[in-house]
Amino acid sequence: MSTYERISQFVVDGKEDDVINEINNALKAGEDATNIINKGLLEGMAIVGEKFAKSEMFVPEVLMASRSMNAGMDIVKPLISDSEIHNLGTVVIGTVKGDLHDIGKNLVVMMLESAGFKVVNLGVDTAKEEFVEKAKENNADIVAMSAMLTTTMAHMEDIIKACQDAGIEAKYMVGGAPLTPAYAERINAIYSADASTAALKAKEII
Ligand code: B12
Repeated sequence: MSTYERISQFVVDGKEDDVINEINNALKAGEDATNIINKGLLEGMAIVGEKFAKSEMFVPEVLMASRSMNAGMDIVKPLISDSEIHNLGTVVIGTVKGDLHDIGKNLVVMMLESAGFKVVNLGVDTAKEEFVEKAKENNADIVAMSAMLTTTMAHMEDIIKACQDAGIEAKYMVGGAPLTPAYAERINAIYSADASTAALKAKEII
């Protein structure tokens, strides 16, 4: 097993301390931080996503895996932003009001950051006024919204309208399990089904 495979497996198993140790050893051995993220941490979370979809993993395990991934990210992220990240543009992102799901959104944040975007993460349960304020303050190129509940996804349309009314010239991206490409098209937003595609599309529209 390579060091990347071990990191990935420790993420899947939710072994935070092992993730941290393995990454520290890998860095000492001269491994590249970007590879640690892509081939180790994100690969692990991709496996978690597949297992979750097949009901081979459940919420508590997904949460432990994502905590382990975040612990690993905390070590390697500063190494990347210092060296090879160039700013492609600014994305303001949040989970919409009434919605507390953030595992998927945080993956999108990570993929956008590793693709070279500056990301302003508004967290969960974010009111439209906050989207407007932060998009203005940060001169956002993209405003991105996540919703995981059919009851909260309707806020996306209001947020886009509020931003447009405030004169914000940005592109809008949406995602989350209940969304469809047709819904996104109707509210004039760009849809991505997963975090990797989100980063690719963000690059395309910039
Ligand atoms: C984990 C989870 C929770 C956790 C959330 C923890 C957290 N910190 O996020 C907890 C336990 C808190 C929770 C609570 C609830 N949940 Co919940 N939850 C889930 C679950 C099991 C997994 C979601 C997840 O993290 N998936 C893994 C990630 C990686 O995938 P993802 O979120 O889809 O994200 C990917 C894409 O969607 C996309 N994406 C996501 N966001 C964005 C944004 C942009 C801009 C882009 C481009 C792409 C993108 O990229 C991501 C990565 O590839 C889902 C089931 C499911 N099948 O989705 C239910 C689910 C979403 N929950 C559901 C419900 C009903 C609830 C509760 C109401 C339950 C209750 N009765 O209390 C509460 C609501 C709380 C609230 N107000 O938000 C329902 C929603 C039904 C619906 N259609 O409305 C689901 C579908 C379960 C079900 N089958 O009933 N939940």
